[in-house]
Amino acid sequence: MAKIIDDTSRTFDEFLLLPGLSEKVHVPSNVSLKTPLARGPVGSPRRSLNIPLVSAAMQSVSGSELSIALARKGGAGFIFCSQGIESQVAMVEQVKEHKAGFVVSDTNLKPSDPLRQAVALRKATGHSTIAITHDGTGHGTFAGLLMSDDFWEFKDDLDTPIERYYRPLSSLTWAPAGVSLTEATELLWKNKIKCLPVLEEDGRLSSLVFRKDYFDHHLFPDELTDDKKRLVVGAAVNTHDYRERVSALVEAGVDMLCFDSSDGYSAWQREGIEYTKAQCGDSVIVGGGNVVSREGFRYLADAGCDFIKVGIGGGSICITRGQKGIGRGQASAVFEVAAARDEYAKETGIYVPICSDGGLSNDTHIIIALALGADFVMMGKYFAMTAESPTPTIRHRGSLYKPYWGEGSARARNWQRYGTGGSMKFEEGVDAFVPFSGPLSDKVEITTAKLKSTMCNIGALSLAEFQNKAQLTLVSPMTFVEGGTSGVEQLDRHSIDEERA
Ligand code: MZP
Repeated sequence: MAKIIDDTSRTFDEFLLLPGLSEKVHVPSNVSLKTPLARGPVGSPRRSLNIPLVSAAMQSVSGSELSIALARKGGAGFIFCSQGIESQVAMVEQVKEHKAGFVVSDTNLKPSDPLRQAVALRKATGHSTIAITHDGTGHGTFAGLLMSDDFWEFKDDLDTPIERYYRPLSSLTWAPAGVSLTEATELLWKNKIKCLPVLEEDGRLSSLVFRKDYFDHHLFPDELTDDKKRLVVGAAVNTHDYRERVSALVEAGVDMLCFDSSDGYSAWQREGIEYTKAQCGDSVIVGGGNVVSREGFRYLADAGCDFIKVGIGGGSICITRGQKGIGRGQASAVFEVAAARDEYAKETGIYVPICSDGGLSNDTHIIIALALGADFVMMGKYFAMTAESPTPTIRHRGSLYKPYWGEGSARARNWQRYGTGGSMKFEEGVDAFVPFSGPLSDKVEITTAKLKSTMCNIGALSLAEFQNKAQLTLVSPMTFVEGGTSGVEQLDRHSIDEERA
């Protein structure tokens, strides 16, 4: 007979934190957001993140550009596995080859392409400088640059080939591959230019150096790098082809692998983790999930998982709970698994970090997830909305959006996430749009500023202290209403008639 457990599935919105004593030392500039990423003896994790945010392994979220942007802020991206091994490896390589300041050009055209294509490409990538190469690729033989002021979109004939407009190599300052960032910056400064092409000996484009990146550099004090100063990146693997995928990703230099499954409490996942740990030892971090119970955590911790993801059915694009009647309120799942992690640490002396995955719709949810015990959080929608996610920005009725779809949706189902591949009989995710929210860096800064401010209210300078000191209360629906504004109108200031009563 089925058992009904004595529990109500709770969500993040049902909790509020109570303030603790803030001493004078509790100011945001003293707060550290460093958090354990991989198992290790209690108090000394094998690896850490500098901020507790990672991006979901999804087609519409974690490409190389987003993973670079997130690692520069101190978190990490997980490149999706619902693609061929070769293309996933290429994305990992792009992150590992990224040298701060040296950008592999992703906005490229051929000299014979019409201006119209330049307009479309700028809109799709959000980048105004286009590299012109003979084959239209980022490493083709370099012909020149098409900059934002080289043509007028609404005046020039958009059917004209770009070769009539771009600045040819002979008119540009460039540098040979191997140039140091300091030397490249000197060239940008002395010649007062916005972009410096870096070329291989045979004339192929190696990378571009932008003036803007030099100005931005001081904005990335938390950059997450490996021991060779390359950015850290993760990649998802599935339980079907991990034998081939793992070795290719490891060879490409991946730092973390994570088994990607909506239900990780399974013998297939255990086998995959044991295989991967046996192949890689401690050189690569191996995560697993997702689980929502003590038993699920224990099973994967015993299998050797370095971190464990928590959450079933809470994702913004996820319809698993409605389709299959399985899952758990995300707050309850995180709280219970965090308790299991702490028990495991007490018993074995080994701390296995947990990641709250999915269903974090705003900064408050992130804060509550961390207070309830998550070591870090994985998000899809949050990052899909940013300029760096791999999808184009589209305009609809005057507002900007980005496409965002679930890995269990028909759109992504060509890959075998659920073991049934293209013959999948029902969907577990939807294909949707999310509002465009601008650059990842700005968004992450707001989130981390709010998190640090809350930690100061609790009287905590580290995430471990935050979790130890956090006291939460369950809220009634009316408490939630009380927390919003009341009796005031937030009018659109531009449409207000200046006349005063
Ligand atoms: P969210 O941050 O958009 O709320 O949720 C992202 C998470 O939802 C992913 O990390 C993954 O665990 C989960 N996901 C991805 N695709 C699906 C689906 O199609 C899904 N059902 O549930």
